[in-house]
Amino acid sequence: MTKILLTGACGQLGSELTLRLRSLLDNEKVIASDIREPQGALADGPFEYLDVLNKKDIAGVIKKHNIEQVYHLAAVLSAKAEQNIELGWKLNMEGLLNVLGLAKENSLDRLFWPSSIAVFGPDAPKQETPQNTALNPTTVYGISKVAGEHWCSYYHRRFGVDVRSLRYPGLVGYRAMPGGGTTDYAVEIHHKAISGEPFYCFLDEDAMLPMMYMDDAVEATIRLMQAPEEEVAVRTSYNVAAMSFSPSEIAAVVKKRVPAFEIIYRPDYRQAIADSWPDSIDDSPAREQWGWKHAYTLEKMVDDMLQHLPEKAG
Ligand code: AKB
Repeated sequence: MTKILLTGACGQLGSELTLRLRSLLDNEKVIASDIREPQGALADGPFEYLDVLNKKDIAGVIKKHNIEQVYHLAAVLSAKAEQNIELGWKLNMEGLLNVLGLAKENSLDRLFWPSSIAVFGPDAPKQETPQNTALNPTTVYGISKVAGEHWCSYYHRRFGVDVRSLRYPGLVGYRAMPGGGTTDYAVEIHHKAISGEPFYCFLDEDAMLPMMYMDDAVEATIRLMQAPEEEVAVRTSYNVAAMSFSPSEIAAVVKKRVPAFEIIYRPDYRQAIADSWPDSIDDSPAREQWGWKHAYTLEKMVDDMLQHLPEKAG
């Protein structure tokens, strides 16, 4: 049975994917790795301290566990990368190149790497942004994702590495806090609603962005990784979409469930990042080629978040 390594496993997406893969396979088959300490359920399976900038160490872990598939998730997100552009570029690019090189050298069966809606910039259509359009990002994170997509496609074409990728929208989930993203407000809003504190939103009330609930993101990732090779025609990265909303729209849904909830808008430098990204995404190639479909709407997502967060805190 396949043995899997996840880098960045303590992150927002990594922690969810690790737990889901462990529920699908045997716990021992899914090796989590990060430079951070694993917390909670994540600590109930094999774990390796791993810095993705250290290729030798990654090679050692691949050999030690006979790894066949890697989910390379370690990354610096958009807002943090704008504040430390060298780190954003170095970690996102060198980390990916290390893993692509090792996938080739070890003839790995499959590799997953996350891209983002950040590949798009002001030149792309704002509504229903298509799979193939101008990719002129204005952020370091976006530049690293465009370059990364082309490296993935190059390794696939030149060396036959079966690397697969999704352009995630903003991800919302309750298990782990995101860190350093522009879409993170959509997670924090639920935490503040539960704690009874006012929520100071760092984006404008009408900053429309594509978003996705974590269960859908995990489902999309696993579905893409399980798809037969011939169904995966896009070897840069697939657009995937579920919903789009603005801070005022999600705040209205939260307020219906938590009437005392209060939101105050204090847009900062992250508003310019949000302004450069699409309002909504056309993901028809993913739907047509490997059967992607989402399950969560805005209302269903807010209900699930507000139900699970207190359980988690308690
Ligand atoms: C971010 O906000 O940086 C990420 C993303 C959209 O890739 N959530």
